[in-house]
Amino acid sequence: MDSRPSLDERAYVRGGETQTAVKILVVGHFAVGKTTFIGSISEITPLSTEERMTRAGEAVDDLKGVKGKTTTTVAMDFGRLTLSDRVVLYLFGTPGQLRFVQMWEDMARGALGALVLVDPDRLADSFAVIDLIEQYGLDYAIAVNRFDGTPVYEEAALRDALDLLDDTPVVTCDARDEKSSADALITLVRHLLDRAN
Ligand SMILES: Nc1nc2c(ncn2[C@@H]2O[C@H](COP(=O)(O)OP(=O)(O)O)[C@@H](O)[C@H]2O)c(=O)[nH]1
Ligand SMILES: [Mg+2]
Repeated sequence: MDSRPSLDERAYVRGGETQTAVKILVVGHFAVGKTTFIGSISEITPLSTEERMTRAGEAVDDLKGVKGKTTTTVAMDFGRLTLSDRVVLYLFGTPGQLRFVQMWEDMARGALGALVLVDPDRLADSFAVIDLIEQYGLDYAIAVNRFDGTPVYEEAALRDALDLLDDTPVVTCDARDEKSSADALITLVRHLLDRAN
């Protein structure tokens, strides 16, 4: 399946200059840092549909090993980042909980690629998300979100565990840090441009 539009198809004119709007998904399992990532980087106030978690969600959202997390994203996060005069990224944070799987159909439409946030302490939780991304034929890069106290990981072991292709970029980021998050997105966009050429 390859329904990715070319860059030209989504070009639009604003302020007399041609800008290309690129839709990017920021995906990952529950509590991996998607809302934090988009919040740290977006130049517009991110639209977030964060809700306090209720007891009803306790059985569904696995809080094991997730400290201090009292809200969860019920639909999505949305943010914008201007990379250059010509390229503007529109970021869609997509919930990783499998109960949102129907939403992926809409989210994936028109997306050029995805940044997959990964917690190196909970690698297995990323399998389902990576499967979905591959199912929708989206190119992606892996951003390992560094949580305090997270063990240092070997890139080769991580690639092996996640069964990544050799050319899939792996970067480390701190989702709370604007520059670090921007660097991860730039790595993804470079990869997407390479794949497009
Ligand atoms: N120490 C640390 N905490 C983080 C980092 N990224 C996110 N968090 C925290 O981890 C929790 C889950 O992050 P959140 O962005 O809500 O995850 P989401 O469910 O993927 O949207 C929150 O309490 C964040 O403050 C990080 O890079 N380092
Ligand atoms: Mg969230």
